[in-house]
Amino acid sequence: MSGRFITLEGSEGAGKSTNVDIVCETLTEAGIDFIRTREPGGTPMAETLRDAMLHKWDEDVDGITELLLVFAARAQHLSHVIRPALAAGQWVVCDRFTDATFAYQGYGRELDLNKLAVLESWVQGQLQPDITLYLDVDPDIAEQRIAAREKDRMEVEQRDFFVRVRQGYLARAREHQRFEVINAGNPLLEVQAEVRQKTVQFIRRARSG
Ligand code: T5A
Repeated sequence: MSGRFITLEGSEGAGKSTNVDIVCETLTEAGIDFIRTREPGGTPMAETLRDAMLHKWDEDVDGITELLLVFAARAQHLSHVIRPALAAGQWVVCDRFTDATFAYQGYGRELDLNKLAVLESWVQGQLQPDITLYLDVDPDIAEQRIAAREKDRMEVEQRDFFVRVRQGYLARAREHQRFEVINAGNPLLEVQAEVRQKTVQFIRRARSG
């Protein structure tokens, strides 16, 4: 069986970290050889670009700078981690990928979606995730969940920004059949059960096809 590319997406407080664990547990139980990685990041250099992107600078960060940082990190991540793993037949579980760029930089920062699409095709060619588990949650619920933690430069954005980010994800979900939208406003155990079920179904489809 060839490698498969699984991504998880969602706004801050949607429960991504918690649910990436469930996807990985399910793959392990199924005996699948996989790697777990994240964006921005996934290589030493890309992690440094992540730090630069999330740092709270004393100067305004231009939206285009932010966009190019995430695509620079992605180019490095693709060539050093994601493409080699898939070529070796491993599955890749990635915490965020280009849908996050459309949601945060496209819808959140209101950058030109056509320019994002040009960068997407330049950096990743035809490569797309095989399945994207999108954890959808109301921004007010999400805000309550992360209220106590120290916030990075993105997390201190205002409610309007996260409303647009959610609209961006939902627009992507309508446009791409690979999306599975999960109601992450439900209790954690229910969300985890759905993530497990969607992962099991995907493994079955991969094994039969
Ligand atoms: N970014 C990223 C861009 O702008 N463009 C891009 O192209 C890319 C790739 C990355 C940042 O970079 C931006 C987006 C981000 O701002 P990150 O680390 O991926 O940062 O993002 P975070 O959202 O901060 O990541 P986390 O992994 O911390 O995610 P969550 O979703 O906040 O998850 P988690 O699991 O820590 O949950 C938060 C809290 O909620 C609880 C959990 O127990 C935890 O306490 N919780 C629930 N409580 C009740 N019911 C549930 N269903 C719950 N689910 C979780």
